[in-house]
Formats: sequence, structure tokens, C-alpha cells
Amino acid sequence: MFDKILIANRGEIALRIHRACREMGIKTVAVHSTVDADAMHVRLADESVCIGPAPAIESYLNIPAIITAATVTNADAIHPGYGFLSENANFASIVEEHGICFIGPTADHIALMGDKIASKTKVKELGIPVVPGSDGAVRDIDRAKEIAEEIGYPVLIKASAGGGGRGMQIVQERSELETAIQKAGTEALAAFGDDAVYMEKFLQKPRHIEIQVMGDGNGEVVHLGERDCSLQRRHQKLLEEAGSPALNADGRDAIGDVACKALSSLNYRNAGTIEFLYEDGEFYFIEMNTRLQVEHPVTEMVTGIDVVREQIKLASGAPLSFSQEDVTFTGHAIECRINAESSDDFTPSPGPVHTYHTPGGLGVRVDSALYAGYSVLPHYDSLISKLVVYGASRNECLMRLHRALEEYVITGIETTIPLHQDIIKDPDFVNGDYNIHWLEKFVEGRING
Ligand code: MV4
Repeated sequence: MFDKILIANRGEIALRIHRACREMGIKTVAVHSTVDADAMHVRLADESVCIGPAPAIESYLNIPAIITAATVTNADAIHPGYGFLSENANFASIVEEHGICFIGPTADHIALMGDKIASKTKVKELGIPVVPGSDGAVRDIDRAKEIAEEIGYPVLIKASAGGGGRGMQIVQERSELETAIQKAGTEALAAFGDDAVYMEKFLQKPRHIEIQVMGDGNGEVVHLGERDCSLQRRHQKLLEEAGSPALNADGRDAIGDVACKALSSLNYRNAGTIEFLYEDGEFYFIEMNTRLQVEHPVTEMVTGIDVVREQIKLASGAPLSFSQEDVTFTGHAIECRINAESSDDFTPSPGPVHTYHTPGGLGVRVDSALYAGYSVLPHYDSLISKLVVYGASRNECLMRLHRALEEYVITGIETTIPLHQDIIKDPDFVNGDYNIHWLEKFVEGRING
């Protein structure tokens, strides 16, 4: 097992990783920018290294500075968390070239899944259902028109180097297709340096359901069930649940099985998430994330498995500590992402936190690096806390979430707590009756009365 891990991240996820290390008797090294010197992740770590000024490009994305920090502190491994360098294949290989273990998948798998055309082609070949569309890149406009007629309009043009909603064009009819393909290609080239685009049937009212997987790199792959992440605004998730209100145990087993078989033949290593659109009882692969995800705690609550601990064990060369039969799904969990933003128009609200009082009690977990007197910085992501609530049933979970949101006191800055309080009162939400478009409409209705 590792003696010391460098955590190449900040905020709540740096703390989350630190906690797993502490419980495993592993020493931690925090890295931080100049403005993060008094951050909680720095205070708790055994050692810390300043890696640059506030802009992430010069600190949390500064590969030479992070490698140097790991070298001078003698760290055996680096955990990248999410965001920043977590899905940078180049970073993963540089880490390994320095004899340091990268806690995550191989650089090749990160690169494969980062290329949306290559990953779709690969997973389709491995038996995962994909959205009907072009097989590979769209090059020829006449061929594109043929495919669009076959699958039916509307279609969606996506950038191969995109992902997470960046670089997409909806096409309603044949006359718009050529212009949209050109526009998508030009935009993709400017944004990502790669003009490759592909085409898919546009699904009108899907849910976003993702499957958590973990592999040992030798063909053993298990799944930890699904998360429903349909509540998003501008491709930012706001609330996630495990399990999905739309899925039962049989549905979960079926898609989980398909996911495990496919990733087993890839010899997938460490944690990963396969994202699907789910419409009319069918799953359609869209993307795979090769990192620990923000919303992993809801999976931990219903399975009892510590995903970060398991990541660290796998990275150290241990086999999976459980088999598929050992994984059971009990109760229901919901995560509310608390952002330092206005609940009405989502304008960022950085600044000093005056009062800070967290909810507690049975079934309540708060993953946050906030403390009274801390000042939320304008330079980074506005996520300041994840309120994660467990209940024996979805209804118990919702009742508990009501009271936990009521207990939570953060003053000095605006937060998304009031928005969450309204969402969980809505009858559609209570019934689990929502899709990827629901939140945008809810937010609009909430402001305009
Ligand atoms: C789609 C889609 C409908 N049809 N693909 C957006 C983010 C990226 N991961 C894929 N996205 C979508 N792909 C087809 N063929 C609708 C979306 C989409 C979306 C997906 C998940 C969660 C929220 C979303 C919001 C708008 C659009």
C-alpha cells in the first residue's frame, strides 16, 4: 500500500480524498494556489506545497509544478480528483513516467474515452447500445443527408473532442443540415483544435442515467448501480439520486451487466462512469467519464462501498475487494449540490462566509471544505458543499432532505439552498417524473411566477 498520496485538487473533493487516505493510514500532501493557502484541504493535510498563483492554468493545471511537488515530498501516488487534470491522458502518462502511480485508468483509456467518436465506436463494438447515427465522423454531406433520413429528424451534430454538452447543434430538417455540420466543425476546430463531428438522432425527452463501474485492470469489472442525473441546468448538474426513480432492480441488473462485460474486455482499470440517455425504457450510450465523479457519494450511500478507498486499493495493485454478488442496493440517496450562487439567476456569489452551521443526524452527510470565516474565491468552481441524504425509501429520503435543508445555515453569501427547497416540494419531482429538460423549465417558472 502507498505511504503517501499527493492530492492534485482543492475544495470538497480534496477533503474527500484526504479522509479516505487518513482512514487507510496513508499520509497526504495537499497542493494549493497562493489564494488557497488557508483552505481546509491544506490545513488537514500532513504536508502542503504551493504550486502557483490563483489562475488554475498556473496552479491546479500546472503539470511540472505538481510533478515537482510529488517528487520533493516523496509521494508514491497522485489522486487527481475530478475536473482539472483528472481526464488529461498526457498528465496520467507523465505521472507514471516519473515512477509515481496515477490513481485512475490507464492513459490509453483516458485518451480513448476523451475522443467521443472513438469511444462510441469502441463501446458499440463491445455490445453497449448507442444512439443511432453516423458510424464515426461525418465527412460527406450527401452521406450525412442519407443517414439523417434513415434515423429521422431532428438530429444532433456533436464534436468528437467535445463532451459535456460543448459543441452541439440541433438540426430540425434537411435544409439546415449542411450549414449545421459546417458550423459545428468550425466551432469544434476553434474550441478543441479538432474539427471532427458526428451525428446522432436527437432524443427529445430522455433522462440522464449513469452507471458507476470499477475494474482491476485484469478483466474483473463490477458495477455499483446507477445515478439519475437528469436535473441539470446548462449542463451543470444540480441534484442527483441513486437509484433512478425510472429504473427497477431488473433494469439496473441488465444495463449493469452489459456495462461490466464491455469494460471487462477492455481490461478497464479503476473507477469509471458510463453515461446513458434513457428514453422509453431503452438505454443509449453517450459518453464515458474516466474519473471519480462529483456525485459518487449517492452510490456510496446505497451500496455502503467507499469508492475512493477502493480506487486507492486498486491503484496499489490490490484486487477488487468485492464481487458483483457482494454489491447490494439498499434504500435511496439524494445529493444536493450547494453552489455559491444566487438561487434566482445563478450569478456567482463569492465572498466571506459569516455563519456556517451544517445539518446532521441519521442519514445525513455533508461533503464540504467550508468553514465560518472562510472566503469563497471567485477564481474556481462555485460548488461549496454537497448535502447527501440517505433514506430507507425515496419518500423517507425526501422527508429527511426537507429537514436537512432547513437546518443548513450559510450566511454572508448566496447559495442554491432555497432553490433545492423548492425543487423537492414540486409534485413532478416528488413523483420522480422528470427528464433532462425539467429543471430549466422549473427555474423559468420559479422566477416568472
Ligand atoms: C444528446 C441529447 C439528445 N439526443 N444526444 C448533452 C451533454 C452531453 N453529455 C450529451 N448531451 C445530450 N446529448 C442525443 N442523441 C441531449 C443531450 C442533452 C443533455 C444530456 C444529458 C443531460 C442534460 C442534457 C441537457 C441538454 C441536452
